[in-house]
Amino acid sequence: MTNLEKSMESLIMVFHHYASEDKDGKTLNKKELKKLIQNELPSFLKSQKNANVVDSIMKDLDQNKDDKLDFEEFIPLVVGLSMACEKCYVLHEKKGTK
Ligand SMILES: [Ca+2]
Ligand SMILES: [Ca+2]
Repeated sequence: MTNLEKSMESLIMVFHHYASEDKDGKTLNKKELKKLIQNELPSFLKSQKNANVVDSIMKDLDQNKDDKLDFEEFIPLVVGLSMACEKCYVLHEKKGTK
């Protein structure tokens, strides 16, 4: 498998790992989302000063307002964070050449 394929597979595995903590393995409820962020995105969580960050993420991403995130609703979080990371990465690289 290529690196990108592996990344996609781990993304799917992480989502389902946390989503299946309750009976509904297809979606993340708020508790599951919180656990995922705490365990898998600790530096993102640290960078957030807002204590209700999980609530606001849920509100932002939950398109159909059922208080749960399916995989489709979850993906924009990862995409958004990846874009933020990429910007940091570019910034670091520029700093490095100085
Ligand atoms: Ca679930
Ligand atoms: Ca939803």
